Amino acid sequence: MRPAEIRELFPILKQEVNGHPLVYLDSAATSQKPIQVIEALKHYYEWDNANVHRGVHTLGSRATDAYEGARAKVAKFIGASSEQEIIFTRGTTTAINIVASSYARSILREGDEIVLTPMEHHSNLIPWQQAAKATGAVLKYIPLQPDGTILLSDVENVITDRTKIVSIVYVSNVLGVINPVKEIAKIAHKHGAKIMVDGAQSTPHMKVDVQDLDCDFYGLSGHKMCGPTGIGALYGKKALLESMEPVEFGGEMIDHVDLYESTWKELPWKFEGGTPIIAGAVGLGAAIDFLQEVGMDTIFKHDIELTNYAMERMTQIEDLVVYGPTHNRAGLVTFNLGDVHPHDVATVLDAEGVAIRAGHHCAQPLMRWLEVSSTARASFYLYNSEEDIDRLVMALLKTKEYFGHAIG
Ligand code: 7TS
Repeated sequence: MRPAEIRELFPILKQEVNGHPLVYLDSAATSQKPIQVIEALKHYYEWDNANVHRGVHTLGSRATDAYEGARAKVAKFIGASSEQEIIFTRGTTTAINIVASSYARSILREGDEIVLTPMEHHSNLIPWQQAAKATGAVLKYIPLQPDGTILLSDVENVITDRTKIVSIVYVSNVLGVINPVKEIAKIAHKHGAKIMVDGAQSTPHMKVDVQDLDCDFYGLSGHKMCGPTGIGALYGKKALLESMEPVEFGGEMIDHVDLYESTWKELPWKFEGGTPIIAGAVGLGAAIDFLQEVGMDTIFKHDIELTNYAMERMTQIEDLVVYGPTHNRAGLVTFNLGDVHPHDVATVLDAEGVAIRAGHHCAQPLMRWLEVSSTARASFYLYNSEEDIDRLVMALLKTKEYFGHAIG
């Protein structure tokens, strides 16, 4: 893969920031968008824009075809067995909320267990806290090893016959850990529990096959995989989705409406009340085409190579602490530099044109587990190169020089 050629396809990356060519290392927060996606959005609004599923006019059918065509692309991209199993959502957060408010609340009884890990993003934590409060279910956590990974023996111990739902992140947005979700799904199913996978960070970087994983639900965010903001998807096994009540009621999701009673459309539309995120879906479809053209295996390999290179170079910086495992990690490095506040690190880096994220990364319980209040994080994607890592390292050395008194 040639990151320099790929980078050319991302107009935003051609600019200078604070007098330096931009090095964007915050793709775990949101990825940049290739020209193909920008053009698809432009084309949609310039030629096809209309509401879907209602108009008999030409633009209406073009918009409907584009929207439903995007659904077919998402289904194929993650290996769903049918388009009916793909619900368009705003992103992973909404996907998890649908499962936690519809499926979970209808099946959970007092004393039932929801199993999570302490590495979850708030989006895969708070919806379950709320579901537990509403039903009397209890939350249980698979413990983390010192390097942030989990052991299958612990998964075996924590999941019991009282467990009804296991919800776990595939790739951690802080530790970079890749969790063995296929094995965890097996254990969950052995106990009759369902498993939801938070795919916000895995879908952009690796080949995902929901049928191979045998997960019951899977959530993804378009904006982290070269698509626009405001669009994502919930995958669910058809029988489960069919058994669930919608969470939003209104236009588009109904079949027959009476003054006192109404019925719902079939899947997937019963979960898509109101005018859907049509342009967003079209943009996501274009992003999927783009990612597939590059190849998910190529992207994964590239991200891992960059991470290994970054780990090698960054761990040579005295007083720099990297969090998470040393191997089998995805394309990001979370770190602290001595006692320098991560926001100060990010500010100095920004002055050098290097964009990273600093903060708690929406994982406050994990920050407490790491015994820090916040960290800095550099995250990589297909447009990043070794030169970007070199620029990061140079900027970190400059930060160290600048804050010399706070280090060591
Ligand atoms: N789950 C994980 C693992 C995430 O990393 C994120 C977003 C979400 C869920 C929520 O996704 P959304 O698209 O619904 O917001 N993570 C981050 C991040 O690490 N920095 O900014 C957003």
